[in-house]
Amino acid sequence: MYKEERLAEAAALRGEIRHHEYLYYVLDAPEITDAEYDRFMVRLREIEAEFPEDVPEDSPTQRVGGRAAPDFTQVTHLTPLLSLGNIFSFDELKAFDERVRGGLPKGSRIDYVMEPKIDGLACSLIYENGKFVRAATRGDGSVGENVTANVRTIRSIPLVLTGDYPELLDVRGEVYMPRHAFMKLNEERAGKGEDEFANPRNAAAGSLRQLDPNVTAKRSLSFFAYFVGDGAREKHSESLAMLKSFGFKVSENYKVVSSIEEAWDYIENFSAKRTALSYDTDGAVIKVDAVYQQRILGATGKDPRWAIAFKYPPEQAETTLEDIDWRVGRTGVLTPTAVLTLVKLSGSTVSRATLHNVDFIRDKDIRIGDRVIINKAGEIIPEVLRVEKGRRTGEEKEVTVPSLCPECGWSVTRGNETAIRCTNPHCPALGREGLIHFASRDAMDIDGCGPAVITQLVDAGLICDAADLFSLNKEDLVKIERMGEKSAENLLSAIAKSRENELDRLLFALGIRHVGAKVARTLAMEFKSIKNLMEADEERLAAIRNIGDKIAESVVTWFSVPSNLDLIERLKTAGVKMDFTQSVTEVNSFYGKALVFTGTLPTLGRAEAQGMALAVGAKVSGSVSRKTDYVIAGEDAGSKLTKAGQLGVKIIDETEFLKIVRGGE
Ligand code: 3BD
Repeated sequence: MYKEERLAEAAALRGEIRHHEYLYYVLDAPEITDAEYDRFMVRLREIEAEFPEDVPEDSPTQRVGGRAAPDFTQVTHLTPLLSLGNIFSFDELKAFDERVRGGLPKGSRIDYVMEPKIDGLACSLIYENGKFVRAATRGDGSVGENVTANVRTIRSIPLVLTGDYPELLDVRGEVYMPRHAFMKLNEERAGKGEDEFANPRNAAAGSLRQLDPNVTAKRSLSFFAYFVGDGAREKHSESLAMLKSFGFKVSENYKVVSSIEEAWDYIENFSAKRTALSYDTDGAVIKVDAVYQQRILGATGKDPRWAIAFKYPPEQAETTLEDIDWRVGRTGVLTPTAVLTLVKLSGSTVSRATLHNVDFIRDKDIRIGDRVIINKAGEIIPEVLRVEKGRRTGEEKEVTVPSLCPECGWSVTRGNETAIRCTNPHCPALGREGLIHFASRDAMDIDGCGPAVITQLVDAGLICDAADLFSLNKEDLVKIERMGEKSAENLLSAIAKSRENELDRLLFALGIRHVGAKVARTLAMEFKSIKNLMEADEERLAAIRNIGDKIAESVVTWFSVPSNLDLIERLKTAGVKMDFTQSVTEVNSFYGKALVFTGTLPTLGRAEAQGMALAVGAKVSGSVSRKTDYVIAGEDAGSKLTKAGQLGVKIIDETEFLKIVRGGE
């Protein structure tokens, strides 16, 4: 009897908690305080701890640590996820309307549903008998990755449906990270010396791909539903209402319109409204409302003829350039950054913008005091687009290139190249920036050892060069500001782990001029050990495919400097691996094939993707020709993609690339 009562109480608590989660996460209109909510959870957990065998999988306590760990295995979607064409102007919108009208009986009444285009990641969620059973990323539309365990942690996604749901439901929508969560996450990461995410979309992607759902759970992801894979109502707008009745979060900002002019009005109105939203949007989606009309119109390839995405141009803002800040980079080059009067741009406050180099400043005739237009296209640091020369007052000052290094005060040189360099071979900036590079993700990949931590370690006199990292100890580390015992332990184990890196990472990490990640990989695969590489002369090096005279000379020079040899010796003594033992599988379909990457891939960094390709014996090249076997295209791919199309070169996306590189084909 006691047990029955307790279980009944637990069931009631679950109902209560779900209701309040719905109010809080879906409607954004909580009715109780966080403390009250926590008390419900504590009581439920108590009962569940008493009767662990009676805890249902869909209990609100089971968001994290559900039964299955994330495995990212491939899942085939029940029905493929379509893609969406892009348009950028009113003319293109009119053309879309005309094509829709042309495909339907003359004089048909056509309503469109206008929706915000959320800048997140498309996912499919499967519910069986009202219970959440699986989530998968879009992937190539046919096959995605299983992200169930991580998606479970998203609290605006119901684990149990409400209302009159079907036996099987396939919901599509967008997983995204709200802007405030993104900013908070980046602040935390900067504090811990970790790489910051470039934008909320990347942060959401990274969070969905976490191996530990506990981490995902802390990332405040959310989800907007916008499509039903099967069992849609007669109208799309009705399907949206239906999704809402099942407990999903559906955009409040959608609207049914009955002409293309009204559609344009929506686009113009929403353009102003969207900056005030708490999440990023990059456009609006226009969909034919009547499903029977959608069926008549059908699709061309994967693009439905009944829907299209309108994309807004990247946001710009005007502000004043107050000053120029010169910083010394790893190679001793001075780079200018614009110091700006604070201005709002794409939902964040901007105070700096990149100016690249002296030539950039000269070409754009940028002066201190100028009104400048800046933009931000998916990057953290915005760029100065142009100067409003018409608004000059005559008070503006021409930019003077520093004649002394801002870091050490030595003179700077400017040869026949764009770059200005500090002449001090021992400039403190070199050591610090070199170390930042050494520990960075594409180099030795030491977690928790980003620019902030390195700077602190250098300033505290704990490290001078890369080899010093390996003799750090906990006592020293905890003296560093913001470094607790736990972070110190984590950092030490990350450093220890990096000893096992393959040679290509070490070679890239050393920061040899002209040796990028790709060249480092080629060298590592060719020579297998640092000893062999050090014995090679310029001729031998230049004979390697993709290695030119410039690289060959730079490598030989680097290994002739006594202090560099000393560094290698000390790294070796510290136990850092000095050879390449990864096996290159000759059976992979990419083996011996010529690959070209273009555009931004959704999840992989460029260096990472190239490294994977090289590891299976592919050749990676920078330009498309008839000899190219595959072009791997990401977002904003440009002329290379056009050329590939013209030459008939096979074009694939990241998902396809991953499938092949992992030996799936
Ligand atoms: C949004 C397709 C259709 C169901 C096909 C009409 C291409 C990403 O807010 N509706 C939305 C949004 C995306 C959509 C559809 N409605 N497709 C939609 C969408 N409100 N972002 N997308 N997608 C989703 C995609 N994703 C990655 C790679 C290629 N295509």
